[in-house]
Amino acid sequence: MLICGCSLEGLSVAWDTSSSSSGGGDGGYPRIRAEAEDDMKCELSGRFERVEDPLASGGQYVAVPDVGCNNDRVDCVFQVSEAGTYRIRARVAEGPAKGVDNSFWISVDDKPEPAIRYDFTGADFHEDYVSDEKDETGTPLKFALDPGAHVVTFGCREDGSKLDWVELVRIGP
Ligand SMILES: [Ca+2]
Ligand SMILES: [Ca+2]
Repeated sequence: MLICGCSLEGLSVAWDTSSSSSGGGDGGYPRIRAEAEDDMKCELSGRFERVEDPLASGGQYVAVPDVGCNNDRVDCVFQVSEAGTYRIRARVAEGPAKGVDNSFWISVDDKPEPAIRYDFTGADFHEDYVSDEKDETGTPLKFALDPGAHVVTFGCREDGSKLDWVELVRIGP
């Protein structure tokens, strides 16, 4: 019995995940993808905006413009069908201010509290597993998820940081 513990109304719980639930270029693990700009899957709050960019998947990414962060967040809902251990994979790019537009606050179902700081590097869009900045080994974060709806949150930590899409990747039981 899992409720998503959030208030995301109007989001379908019966997504078509057929196009993204298997395969992929990274290990072939089963995965579910949500484009950050897709309002059927991800809810933007605060000052997150959709930005047109031909280099972004789907032609858009989301970011907070250069106005500072104020609890702005992207909440993506994933309908998990199989219990297991999951990683978060994302396609991201640094914003215009090199080295200071490249992090987010990460949580799943609003845990942990406070959220985990995720740093990344690279001005071009690239795929990356989300890790904890405090973990020097860079080991991707793992989450044990039961079947049901789960909310993966990318919170604004440095404005300008670009988020293209988010995936939940099932790496094992
Ligand atoms: Ca910034
Ligand atoms: Ca996108």
